[in-house]
Amino acid sequence: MAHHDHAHDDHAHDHEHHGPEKGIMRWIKTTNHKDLGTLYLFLAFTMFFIGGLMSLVIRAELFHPGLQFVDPEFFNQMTTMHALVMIFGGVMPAWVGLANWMVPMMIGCSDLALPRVNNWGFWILPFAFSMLIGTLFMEGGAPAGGWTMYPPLVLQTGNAFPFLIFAVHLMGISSITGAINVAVTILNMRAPGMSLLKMPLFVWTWLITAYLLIAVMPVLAGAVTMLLTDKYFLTSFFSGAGGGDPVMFQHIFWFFGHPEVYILILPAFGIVSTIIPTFARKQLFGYDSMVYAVASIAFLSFIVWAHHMFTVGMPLAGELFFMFATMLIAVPTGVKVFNWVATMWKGSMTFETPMLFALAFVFLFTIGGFSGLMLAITPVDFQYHDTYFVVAHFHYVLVPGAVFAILAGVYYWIPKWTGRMYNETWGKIHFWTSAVFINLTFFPQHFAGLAGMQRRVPDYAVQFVDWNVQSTVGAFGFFIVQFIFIINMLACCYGWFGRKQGLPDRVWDGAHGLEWTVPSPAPYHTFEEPPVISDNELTAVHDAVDALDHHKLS
Ligand code: HEM
Ligand SMILES: [Cu+2]
Repeated sequence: MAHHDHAHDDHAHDHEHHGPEKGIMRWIKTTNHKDLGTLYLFLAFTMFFIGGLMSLVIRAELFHPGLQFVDPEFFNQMTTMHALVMIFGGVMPAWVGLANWMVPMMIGCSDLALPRVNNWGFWILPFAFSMLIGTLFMEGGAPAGGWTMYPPLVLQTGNAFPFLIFAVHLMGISSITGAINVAVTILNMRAPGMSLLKMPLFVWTWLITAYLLIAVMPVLAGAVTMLLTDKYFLTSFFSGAGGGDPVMFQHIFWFFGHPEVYILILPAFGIVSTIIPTFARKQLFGYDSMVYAVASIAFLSFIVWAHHMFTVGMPLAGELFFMFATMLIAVPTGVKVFNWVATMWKGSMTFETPMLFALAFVFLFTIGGFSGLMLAITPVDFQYHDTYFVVAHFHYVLVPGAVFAILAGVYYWIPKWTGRMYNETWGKIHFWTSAVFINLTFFPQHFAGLAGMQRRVPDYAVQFVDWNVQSTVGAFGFFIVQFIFIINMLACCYGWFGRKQGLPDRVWDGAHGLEWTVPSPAPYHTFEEPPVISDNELTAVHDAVDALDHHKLS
């Protein structure tokens, strides 16, 4: 601790006079990246809660075969809304919130490049989601054609249909503004001395994510606009009767959709690559190869989309191309997993809660990666397609993947945000219960799927009952234990249970990076003048052996 860099001391106190406004107007009018980060995270966790409740409705219905709680139409509304809320309302805003908080502090600038756009990008979202979730109370109910919105089925949506399309447009605008803001900030506002290949990996992964967003959100906007005109303006983009082709929708949707799944996971790679070195007390193994691996994954994500539609009857050459292109992704992914493991090799490891979630990510995301590889094998996918095997696969990469990484990041940085430490015992309890329940929820679904249980069905054959009982018990358990996390984090925010502020700048002794050179809690304005970057912060991210750590360990 004696080696702290106090570059911030020169200017941290100059600006205390323009702190935040008071009351609700602070949050409505704010252009401050930390405030907006908080708002985004608050929205994300609210949406996780709502989307989680929807998944419990689904799991309750699937506890036993037969219909017990909801009718099939409402069941389909729940699966569709659950997915839209979780993806666009939960994971994506959580990433933007973490980028808001951390990117300026990691690259040593005072705020995002376009602060008013930042405010606007956030405040679009409550309107988008009120509109989307509001359709549940409309005549005819919410959209029920699946989050993939395939025609012709989705065109049977009732009054909710234009609200769905408009909500998707609003989410898209918000994502694009957020992505432009992050990319412009990273490219233009880094502190002197921070060349691209010295940036923290969370910054790198977010930069690449921003490019993916800018590339594919307009594609989604185009696809849903064509749906809108097909329904209301007599076009037939996707209708065979008018000369169109419903399979074309699937091509356009998945040209968006596959990069989208990397949008959901790349920032997670960045967080795990930040946390593992901290708690292994070693520099990240293979920094450059990490950057190139993420860039390769992003590139490949544009040429694999049709692995979602092997069963539509593509030419054999197409099936082979998409099969092999998909399998190629395993190469850079393997590089990343290797690097994470090599970082821990002979490290001086401790297992605080952020590290536990990061380690679980490495294990469990890899399980999701393997089942993905299985699905990539074209002939095999003919059996797995639209079964619970797929549901198990994508939930492994999304929940113990993306969601665990978000939890890891929040545990890791909340002491910096609030100046208060979370309760480690409860953090560990939260971790272990979450890890057990999430596997109980999703592991049995592999077997249900292989045995032939379809996805998106409210009822099923009686031989699948055991797996579904386990899955439902797991889902309820997982949901309940998240309250441990919520209370633990709110206690940091509000100082409950007598939690005092007064943490050192460098909360974790093995942590490196500019965010650990500012006070905890981070002042409202940080780095109004670019910091002088000490070698320790940059070399730890990248270059040479970090002498400081060796010194501390001895
Ligand atoms: C523990 C938390 C979760 C549980 C218990 C859960 C449960 C479920 C269930 C039961 C289904 C319906 C499967 C079917 O009938 O075909 C489903 C579908 C889905 N979930 Fe989740 N889920 C969880 C978290 C998430 C998260 C965090 C995401 C995204 C970030 C997500 C994305 C999806 C998607 C994309 C679908 C497919 C919807 C469709 O078929 O159109 N889930 N989930
Ligand atoms: Cu894909």
